[in-house]
Amino acid sequence: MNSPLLHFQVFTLFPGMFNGPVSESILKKALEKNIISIEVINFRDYAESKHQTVDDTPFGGGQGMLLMPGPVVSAIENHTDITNPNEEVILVSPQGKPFVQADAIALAKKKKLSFVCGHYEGFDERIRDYVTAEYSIGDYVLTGGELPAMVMIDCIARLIPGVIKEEDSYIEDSFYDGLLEYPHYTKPREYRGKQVPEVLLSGHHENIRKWRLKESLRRTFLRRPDLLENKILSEEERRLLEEIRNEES
Ligand code: 4G3
Repeated sequence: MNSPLLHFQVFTLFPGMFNGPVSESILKKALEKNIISIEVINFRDYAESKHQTVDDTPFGGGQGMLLMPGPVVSAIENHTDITNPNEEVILVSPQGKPFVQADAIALAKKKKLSFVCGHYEGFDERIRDYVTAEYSIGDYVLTGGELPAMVMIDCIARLIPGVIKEEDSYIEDSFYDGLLEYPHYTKPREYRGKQVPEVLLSGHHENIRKWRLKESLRRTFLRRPDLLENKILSEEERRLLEEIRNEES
């Protein structure tokens, strides 16, 4: 049998949280096809005390509990090799670098990705030497790092060859080329008085391409102008954007 192209590891106090997402739909199929594999590791199994304690109150006082460094570092050290360039050990926290599509594309080239999920107020600072990166999925706080880890795993897994059908390939996705997607239509041609744009029914491939590019640019201009600031536009894109500016003003 073929070995997985990418092995995911998740370190967590709540291993059960991963049962749902990995047993449904596309991730499930990718696991069954052995394209990817996922291993969930419980910090509790690396607790040092008789009472299996893994968390405690912060020195200096303050709210909540912190994961103790011992169980976290033992779990990580037992399952990772941070000197291996084909591995990445990712701390999941709101203080991390914002995770974007370009990160997913880079991480999808690795052999083994580990996600370290904290709960409560997070981790003891002394675990930092045992991870290679720190990511946040957005500027909001959740009860734990498990949902962000699942988001990142899903985002990376669908980039692995064979996980999604070639024709639904990510090449054309929003964010692939830094633009939002153009509007899509399927049957019927008319729905509650709303018509499918004529050009899409024309069979004129060049006109369809141009319309889609323009509507992608329009969406991005109206909803996410920040994405256009850093994007290098082609001559055609600059012309279309100028038309859009006139039409929208
Ligand atoms: C570490 C990540 C973990 C420190 C984790 C809180 C949101 C995200 C946690 C901490 C998280 C995110 C657990 N919430 N935006 N909660 O990716 O303060």
